[in-house]
Amino acid sequence: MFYNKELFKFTFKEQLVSRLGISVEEATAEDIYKILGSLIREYIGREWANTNFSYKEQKEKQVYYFSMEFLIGRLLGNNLLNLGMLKTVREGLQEMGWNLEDIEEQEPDAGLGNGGLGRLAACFLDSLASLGYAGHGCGIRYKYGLFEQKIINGHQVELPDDWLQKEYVWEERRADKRVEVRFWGNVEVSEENGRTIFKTVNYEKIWAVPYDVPIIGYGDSHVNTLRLWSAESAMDPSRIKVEVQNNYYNFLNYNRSVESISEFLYPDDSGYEGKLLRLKQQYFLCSAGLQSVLRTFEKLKLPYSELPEKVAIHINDTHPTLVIPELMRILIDDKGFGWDEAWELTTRTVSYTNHTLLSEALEKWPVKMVRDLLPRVYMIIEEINKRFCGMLLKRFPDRQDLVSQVAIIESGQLKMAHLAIVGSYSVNGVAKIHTELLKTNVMKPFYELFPERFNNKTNGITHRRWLMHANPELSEAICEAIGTDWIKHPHQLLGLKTFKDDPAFQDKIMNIKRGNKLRLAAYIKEKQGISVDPDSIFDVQVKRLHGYKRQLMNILHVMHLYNEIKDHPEADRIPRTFIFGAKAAPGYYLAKSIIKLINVVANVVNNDPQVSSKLKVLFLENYSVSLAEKIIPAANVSEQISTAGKEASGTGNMKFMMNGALTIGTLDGANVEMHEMLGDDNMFLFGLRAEEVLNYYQYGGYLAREVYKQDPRIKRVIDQLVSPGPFCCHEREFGMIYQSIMEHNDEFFVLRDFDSYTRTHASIDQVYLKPQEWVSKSIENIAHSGNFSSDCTINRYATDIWDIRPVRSSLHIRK
Ligand code: 26Q
Repeated sequence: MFYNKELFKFTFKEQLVSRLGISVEEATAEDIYKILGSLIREYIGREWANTNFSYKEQKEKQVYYFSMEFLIGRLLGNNLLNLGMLKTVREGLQEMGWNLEDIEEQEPDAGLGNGGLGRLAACFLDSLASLGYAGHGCGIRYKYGLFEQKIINGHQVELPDDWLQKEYVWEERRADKRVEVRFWGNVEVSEENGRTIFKTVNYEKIWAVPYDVPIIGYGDSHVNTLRLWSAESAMDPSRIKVEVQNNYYNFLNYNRSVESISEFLYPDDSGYEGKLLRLKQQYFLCSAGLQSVLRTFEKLKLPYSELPEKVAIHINDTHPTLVIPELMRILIDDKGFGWDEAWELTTRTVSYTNHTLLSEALEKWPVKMVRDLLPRVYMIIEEINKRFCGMLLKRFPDRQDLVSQVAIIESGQLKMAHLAIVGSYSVNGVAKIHTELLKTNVMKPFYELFPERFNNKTNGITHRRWLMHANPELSEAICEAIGTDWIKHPHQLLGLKTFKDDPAFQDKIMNIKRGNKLRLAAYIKEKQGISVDPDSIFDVQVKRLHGYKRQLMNILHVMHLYNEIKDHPEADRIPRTFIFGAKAAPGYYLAKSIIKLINVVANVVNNDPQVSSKLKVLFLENYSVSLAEKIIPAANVSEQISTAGKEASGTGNMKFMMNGALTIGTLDGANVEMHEMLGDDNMFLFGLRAEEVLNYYQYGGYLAREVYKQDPRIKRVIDQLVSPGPFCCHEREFGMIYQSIMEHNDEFFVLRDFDSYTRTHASIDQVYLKPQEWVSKSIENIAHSGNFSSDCTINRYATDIWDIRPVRSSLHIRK
């Protein structure tokens, strides 16, 4: 159908008439998107069924990636790319008077994630399908994704992200595959034939209904499944009648409270306190997901003792840790296993990725909440804890200190990371430095107990979305230079190194970057009415707003540049455009105040005629996957400036590198590995190292006030936060930011790294003055970025953790 343009156009027009009763001339962009989406859905339907059939026939081991977040963004362009139909469809639409990019804009961003962790899950699904692995996603179909951000008067305002308002073309509701999830109740214990039986009574039951989204691999490969669960009321029809007659409003409230389980995605909040609804969401995912996994396994007609050979369950951070006690519960209560066998099967099935070193971000739940909501699951957690602590005391009889340090339940709290480590066979960090710090600091006692479980899997990003789709011109230029093998084998991008000093190739790369900058400039002009100079350095920091990511240091540096320009208006400068994009958690007031500061500085800088031709500042509203795809290809400089030891990996850093931006960064997360590949010449490093930061935390010795006193440039910008001047009208305006530095001693070492940061920025200017040198470094970055393709990452997970191999494609079987 889509194999040639004429056929495509014919089918397309026919569908417009038969489904919507309109001609191409009458159709709106939304009509075109819907018809195109449903055509693709229909087309891949058979491949989807074939993939599932061949998995079952061949009894392939299946991997299930359990995650509370899948930040997939838009699918239309990527699906066309992976199906090899991009050119046919683009040209066909063109001939019918439509531009594919405009049609893509019709699709809502599926924003079912906060940031890195959710986007990683989406990149992994793309790689799993493209490499032909039997790997699926299991998540929640939130009615509202991460909030939509509006900037009003410089402040962040949150609006609900009503992404399902219009029909979502990619999902398939599978009511026939719904499962029951149970909350609350009491556990009755009895003896039957010498066995203790646990029965939960008086529970509340609800339905989990799956919505399946096809995950289409690149080329002749597979269609895997992302299964997203939605909560629905499970009241019996007879009871509904009674309830409605008794009290209609109570009935409505009941329905609403059930549906609230999959209503919205919780924002990642540093000051988060355990909320019942979030715990319900986590158990809802685990219980529904597991039932569906085990149902598929049972179709193989194998004994449960083979579960670990046929199923791998991976948990994305601790959020789905309840799969561990829930699997134990099913094996013991429903399948009749004894504790030891159930424990062996569970711990050979589940593996866990840790994504954070921040101790305040480690999940803890009040015991009472878990015990009330999930009484039987809690009994099992207690038993796991009892046996684990018992084993420890036997091994180390006089180490009560160790036991309370690593216990799963301690001081009335359930520690999810401890449960995840004890209950799984593999624990991985997401970058070398992160894994090392896990082993030597945060999880040290666990590493000493279970050294064989710990391993590193450095994150990656899909080059299909972040290079081929987001930057088609660059992709094309790469193909012209080194052929197309890199698409299947991204490390072959290394072949570009031979071209880094080739003037013709350099020219091409520079022109492509300029084109991308012009496109972004046009977007900015349209959205904000501000003109930016496409010849200025586009210096970009886009990521969640968080203290440790240090957007504050970036904007203080901008304030310092402003002061310099005002002091020396005559001095020559290379024009810079600083671009920010960031959402702050709604309750994170300091972060929100930093957003306001960026907007205030932008307003001053952009409207000062003495300054605005040399310096511009933009805050782009509502940073999201689709906005990232516009911004990243246009960047010259990538800001990866977290306090060393705080950013587990970062993945934005990799996206910028792949698009030829040069990084200014600390030796943190995956920056460390970028530096190993690129060397000092192709990256701008600055600031404290992780050991130095740790030393300060441990032994003290850092006084932000001293730095403030000694460096007049720093004193000036810090004072400008709270005293009348260009950026501030009253003392209170940025008082919270001022206090975080001056009263709370600058937890993230902003002032400590400021001088080093400023000097490094100055050296960026010097390199930018020599375009050949700059572009050669840029090519070097692109050449090494193949190492960060999530294809490489997924291959490592597949061999080292999941023990799976690519499956022969269903297409190949049929051929
Ligand atoms: C927890 C409890 C309640 C509500 C929300 C949360 C929550 C939600 C999301 C906690 C954390 C997150 C997300 C964390 C995250 O994105 N971490 C990032 O993961 C990336 C992928 O590994 C890394 O590259 C980043 O370094 C890391 O910050």
